Amino acid sequence: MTTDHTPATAPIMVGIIMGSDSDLPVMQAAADVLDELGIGYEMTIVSAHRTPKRLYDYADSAVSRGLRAIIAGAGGAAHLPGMAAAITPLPVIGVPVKTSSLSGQDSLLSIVQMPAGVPVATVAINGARNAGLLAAQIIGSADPAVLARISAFKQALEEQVMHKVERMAA
Ligand code: RP5
Repeated sequence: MTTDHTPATAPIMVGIIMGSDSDLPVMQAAADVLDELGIGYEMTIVSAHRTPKRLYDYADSAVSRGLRAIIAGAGGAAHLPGMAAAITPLPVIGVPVKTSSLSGQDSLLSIVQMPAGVPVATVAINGARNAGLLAAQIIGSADPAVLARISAFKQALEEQVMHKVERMAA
């Protein structure tokens, strides 16, 4: 599974990788929010354990291929985000995928507990939507057009809540 999403004016800036196609139902949320914000991304399977050479090549070539951030999701012994962060100088956002045996606590602890010098920005268990937003904000910090779309997104969030406040008070 490899998916490229390049809206006419949006170069691919975010790489979304996951350890298995079984992670896709969770990781799709990162892609969805990048679509909403008009940010180009690619999405594919890269397994730290089953395809280690592919992981090295993917992370090692990420900068030269124009990526600005990597979102990596994995479950269980979730070494994909940390290993990607060890290889690339780009920011890596880790998504702990919920597991059936330990409810994703295993994934979370595998991803979040990185050694000093090799950070992974870890979101909540199954928090792929926030991972997509964080990648957009990283890109937006150097791209005023993207930043404006994120501001509009946050404004819409506030309006949704205020609408509920007004309905509850009525
Ligand atoms: C991890 O093992 C994957 O990220 C996935 O969450 C988990 C199970 O993979 P499958 O056995 O479903 O392929 O590497």
